[in-house]
Amino acid sequence: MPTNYRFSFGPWNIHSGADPFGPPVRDEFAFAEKLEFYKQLGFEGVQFHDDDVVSDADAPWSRQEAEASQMRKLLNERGLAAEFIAPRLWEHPLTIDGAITANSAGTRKYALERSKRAVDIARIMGTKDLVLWPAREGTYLREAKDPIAAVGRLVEWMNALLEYDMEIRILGEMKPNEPMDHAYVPTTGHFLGLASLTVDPSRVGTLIESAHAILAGLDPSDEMAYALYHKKLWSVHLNDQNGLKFDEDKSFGVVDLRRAFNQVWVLERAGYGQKGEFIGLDVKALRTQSKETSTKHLRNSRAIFLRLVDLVRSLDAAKVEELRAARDYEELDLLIVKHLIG
Ligand code: GLO
Ligand code: MG
Repeated sequence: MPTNYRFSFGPWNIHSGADPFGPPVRDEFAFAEKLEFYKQLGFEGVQFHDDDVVSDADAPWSRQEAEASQMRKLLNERGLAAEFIAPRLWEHPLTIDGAITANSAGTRKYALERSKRAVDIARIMGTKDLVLWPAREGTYLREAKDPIAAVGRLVEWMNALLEYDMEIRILGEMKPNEPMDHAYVPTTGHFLGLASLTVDPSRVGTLIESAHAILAGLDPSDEMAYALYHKKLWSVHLNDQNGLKFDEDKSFGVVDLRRAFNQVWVLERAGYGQKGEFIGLDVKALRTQSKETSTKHLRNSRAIFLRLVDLVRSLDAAKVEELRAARDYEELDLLIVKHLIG
């Protein structure tokens, strides 16, 4: 049965265009307005940070609980589902030098308590998936923290959450750098190593973002294949990236169509999506877009993905096998490029 793909994105993917060197260039859509775009653009899943759901992740729980219930209602009314909750552990004044791997015991305690609340929020929102993007879990300079202790702290954090809720799953979204100079757990493989050390490895998996793999000098489809073999690819952040520079979050496939094709191919081949996994996008509209045209990157990424699904399905698989067997990779090169050119 061909997979009927479902798509998701996070509210931060519709944004005002601010970057580290300049202020917003268009007014922000209100959250309620953003929600209306999901169905219009062909999306069913909403990805959330904890503080996308609640207005203040440090507010008393009773208030967070009420706000989360209200958000769940808004999603239900629109036929949308929450895909995951990611505790935003990288913006708080306490977490300037990291949250889980901070040298300060007080900060680490804050990180764990906030993450437990994120689990509680996830439960209200109807999802069991918690995403960890360990944004500041690394260093600006090697000597700043103890790297061995830091790795252990990540395992302890996961164990505490896995024991806090016996059904929750943790999905690591690894990225080698930015905002830090070096992250402690830069790739999927590193993270899966840590997963195996936790109290329940079966509930620890990954979300792979194309751009993050590229920033690590890796091919995203191979990264996905690695996680798929482990049966641990539970979400993706498809996007594109033009070489080793800042995390560009370009629309899927706009830089390297063949690289995008290979990601779709590996997902399709492995039956990704058949257990309800979403095709998540983590894409940013170019700063030059007007407010009115600032959702086209979502529309385009989805359309490019679906077109590539068609191309994957119409590829002459027998021919590919024949050329592999003959080791005629020049001919295989041409077959793929011609298929993409159409
Ligand atoms: C940044 C990450 C970030 C995460 C998001 C959800 O580079 O890709 O956007 O995906 O915070 O964890
Ligand atoms: Mg991402």
